[in-house]
Amino acid sequence: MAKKFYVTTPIYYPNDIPHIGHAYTTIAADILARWHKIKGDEVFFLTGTDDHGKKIAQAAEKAGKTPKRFTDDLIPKFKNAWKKLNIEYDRFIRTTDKDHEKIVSEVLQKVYDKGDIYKGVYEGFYCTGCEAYYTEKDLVDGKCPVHKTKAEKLKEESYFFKLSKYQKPLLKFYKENPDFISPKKRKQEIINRVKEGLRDLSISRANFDWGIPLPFDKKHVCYVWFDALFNYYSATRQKGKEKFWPADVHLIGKDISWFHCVYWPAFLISAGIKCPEKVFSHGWWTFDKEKISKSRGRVINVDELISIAGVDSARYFLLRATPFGDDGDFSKEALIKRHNGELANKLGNLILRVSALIEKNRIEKTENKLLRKLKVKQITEFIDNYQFDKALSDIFSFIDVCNEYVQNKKLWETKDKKVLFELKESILKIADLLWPFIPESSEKIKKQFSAKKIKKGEILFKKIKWKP
Ligand code: ME8
Repeated sequence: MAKKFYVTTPIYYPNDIPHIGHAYTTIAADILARWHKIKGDEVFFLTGTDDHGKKIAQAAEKAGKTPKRFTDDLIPKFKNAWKKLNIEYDRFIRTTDKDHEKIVSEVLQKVYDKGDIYKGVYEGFYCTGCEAYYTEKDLVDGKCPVHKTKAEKLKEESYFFKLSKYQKPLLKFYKENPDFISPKKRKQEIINRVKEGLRDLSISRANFDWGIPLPFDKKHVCYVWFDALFNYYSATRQKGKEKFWPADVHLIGKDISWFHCVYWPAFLISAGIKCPEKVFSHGWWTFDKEKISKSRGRVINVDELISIAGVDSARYFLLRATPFGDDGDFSKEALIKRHNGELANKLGNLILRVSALIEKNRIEKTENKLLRKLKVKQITEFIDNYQFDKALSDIFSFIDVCNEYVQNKKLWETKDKKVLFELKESILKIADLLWPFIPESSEKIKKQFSAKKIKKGEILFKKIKWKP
């Protein structure tokens, strides 16, 4: 039976053009969306941008633009990047979208009426880079532990969300939903921190106005993370989309696990809204073994990523090189190595050899013994469990088997019609399984091998010379 499948990416800060880190989460979400489409599920894939908050307001000021104008100018860069990467999302949400602002306002009022929001004074630190509150003991030499920049000292009137009240409900929720925090290795760390106790959370700011006003006190704007997290929910309040809530999975980077695994379900429980099924935190990419940093020029943007070896090789590399929950190191050399060694030499070669043989010879339908060696069940399980690297490794092991088959059957001499049939069908199956990962090449292969007259086509993956 067809099911619904709702997958989201974080909504990115549109303060600069998207880079490899943003591309990673978005490609993974695209892979899952495509995978569920193959299964026949009804899919909703949401991505977008986090337009409000101090960080954007500051970046806009630096650029000499209003925040709205500044973000309006950057949004096309995100949309273009996703188009180039063949990302097929269903909606691109912005937190400045009217329907989203309305939902946030309604939820704030509801949580306020319930008594979970109260007025107080926030005294502590704030890192605009993280858009997060810190206590003195969280800081390292007065600096944000993530950005290593000086945290701003604040003392201001603020509204607070009674997060402390949700410690027990959260612990109960984690217990009843053991797969909510994924992968498993991230779970205990979060649970331990929640067990240590939760302080109430400041959810409004009064000293700048780039945000959604609190419906019960218009002098305050909503804290950017409260606003942002609700994007996932507000996108499903549109007509026809209601059935998609709760989300099946929020894909995020491990940097924002705390916001998604603690604040988010607490807000939802308070508002009486169902919690999502799963938050999957993937690892962090470094670039040539160094932390990705815009300020130090250690960053690779989407155009650069694509220019190395093409869109499909970039998509393939990011999901193949590292288990999805682990950290990974990106280098041009590593990408080119996989492009040459796996996509060109293995997949590309198989396609070229078999299509050349079929162009000149006949095929004859037979029982496909070769295809039995493809571990479809295992591959399906791997993808369903976010083990994309293992799924790809299995698919490529089967490609090896096919290449050996061509060799061992001495096809150049025998031109065995039945063996050619087995290979053709196997290639079509490989293309199906690879479609979520490398859609453009897979579609080319499918078109080529389902044609009435199969022809030796163009080279799919040209080998690239590596020059450091
Ligand atoms: O945090 N490796 O937005 P953001 C892997 N607006 N992934 C990376 C990465 C890296 N080096 N760098 C970034 C925000 N990412 C908030 C989210 S959601 C309600 C609000 C990815 O623009 C990763 O997915 O800082 C990370 O979580 C996201 O970019 C952060 O994007």
